[in-house]
Amino acid sequence: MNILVINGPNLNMLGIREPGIYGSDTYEDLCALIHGKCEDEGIDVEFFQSNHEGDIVDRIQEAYGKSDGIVINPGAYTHTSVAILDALKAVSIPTVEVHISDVDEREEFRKWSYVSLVAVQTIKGHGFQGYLEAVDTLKNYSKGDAK
Ligand code: CA2
Repeated sequence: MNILVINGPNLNMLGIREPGIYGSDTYEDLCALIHGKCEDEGIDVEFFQSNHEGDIVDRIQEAYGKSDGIVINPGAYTHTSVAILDALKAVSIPTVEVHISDVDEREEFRKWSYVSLVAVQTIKGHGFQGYLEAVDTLKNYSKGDAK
């Protein structure tokens, strides 16, 4: 199994600012955590982070026919991007949406997610652990289990 982990704008700043919301661990720590989990599970994993909507769309398209699952934290594009939603629909790869913070407990505008319309699951407010849960979801999904 091959999983692609996509992180959107500003998530490269993890651990540098706003530790009260996103924790004090860095983006590199996050990738190492997910990598370790995937190694244990015998899953190949690739990482992609971008601050640019079109680059995220391009990377999703590149995954077509190659990745068995996508874990995505689209960052602020969660709440705005029809383009990312359409790309995920186009490639039809099982996708789990992750948010480090509990977006339902923050500003009103964070409650809406375009990606939720296509995601097999949305995980919110579990910190970095949410990404590991997403890997488990995709693993079970590929075995034909329910969410
Ligand atoms: O909770 C999440 O994971 C979010 O997807 C994070 C996005 C935010 O726009 C979403 O509403 C919820 C923002 C990521 C910004 O990351 C930062 C990390 C460190 C310092 C500043 C921003």
